[in-house]
Amino acid sequence: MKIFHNTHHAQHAGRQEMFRGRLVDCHEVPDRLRYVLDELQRRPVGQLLTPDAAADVNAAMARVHAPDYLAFLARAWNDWVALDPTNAERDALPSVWPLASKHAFRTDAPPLNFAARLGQYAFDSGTPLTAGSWAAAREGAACALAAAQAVLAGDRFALALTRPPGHHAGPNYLGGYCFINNAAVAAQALRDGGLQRVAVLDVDYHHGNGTQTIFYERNDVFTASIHGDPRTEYPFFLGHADERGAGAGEGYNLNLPLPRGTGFEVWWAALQNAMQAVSDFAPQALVVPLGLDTFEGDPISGFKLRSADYLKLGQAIAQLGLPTVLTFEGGYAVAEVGVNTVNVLEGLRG
Ligand code: Q9C
Ligand code: ZN
Repeated sequence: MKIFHNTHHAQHAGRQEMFRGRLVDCHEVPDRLRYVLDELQRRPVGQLLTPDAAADVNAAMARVHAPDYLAFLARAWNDWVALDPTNAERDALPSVWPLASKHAFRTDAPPLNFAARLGQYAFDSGTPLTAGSWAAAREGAACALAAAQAVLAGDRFALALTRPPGHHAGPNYLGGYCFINNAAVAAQALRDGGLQRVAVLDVDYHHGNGTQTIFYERNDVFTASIHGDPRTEYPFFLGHADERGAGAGEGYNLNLPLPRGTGFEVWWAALQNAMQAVSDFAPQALVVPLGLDTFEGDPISGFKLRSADYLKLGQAIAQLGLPTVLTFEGGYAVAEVGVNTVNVLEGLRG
């Protein structure tokens, strides 16, 4: 399989994040990807490639993200440093105003102040903007686009091996360590490449809120997610079982929340349900946002999968018999994320 890896990923290196009410060292670190690349040296299950520089990644991103959001991201670091030259030495953490009431929060009069605008385009303060965030996120989208193009050209599997991750990023907001929704870029590129129906099967520990929202009113992209119950788990405000899509998209979103502490057997049963729903949709291709934070050793998550279980996950994905793009998402047990990722890839071979 082709593995498109992001050679710019380390330019996104956040220092601290807001986590459960306090500042802690970032969990989403460059070493995550290095461990996967190291394991791929030991077990070369794919062909390491970089995306074609000529591909139009800006157009691909604009198919799933709002133009003002992309324009904001492209110049956000410059604006941050312009605010105060000493900002060049520190990351920008979004200050957010998560007010749902319409008399508490105006959306028709966006502020000019940079810190306020970063808050406008963010839903949490756990996602630092750094000097290289945009370069890294944009190249990640190029990896997702290249993986989709490989599948369109006839490859059975392709992986976008990139960070920062993507599945929490929505049409016009960042959050959950994500800026550009790589899985959504891939799914839309598959649609634009002529496939009528595309399914997304999100196996990250956290609900894929960004992907769900991007496709919520559409019946051409079916979205399914297996994740920690949002009553206790991030992203908290989305991911419940009764979110089934809206308008033309009603019935085209499936959420399977599971309690913190869930082990492989119960998780596996949910995976079978999600796979049945994917098959019933009869898609022509599949996108798998691949989070490895379902691992028992993950420092911020609560499922109990073991390393060997990821081989079975890969085998299950292969059994769907669909051309498949995978995007690298969460997984914060850094020393094990390489083995667990490559176990999935090995499982894909049957
Ligand atoms: N203040 C992914 O796995 N942590 N993202 C809590 C809230 C956020 C996980 C921070 C966890 C995000 C791609
Ligand atoms: Zn996650």
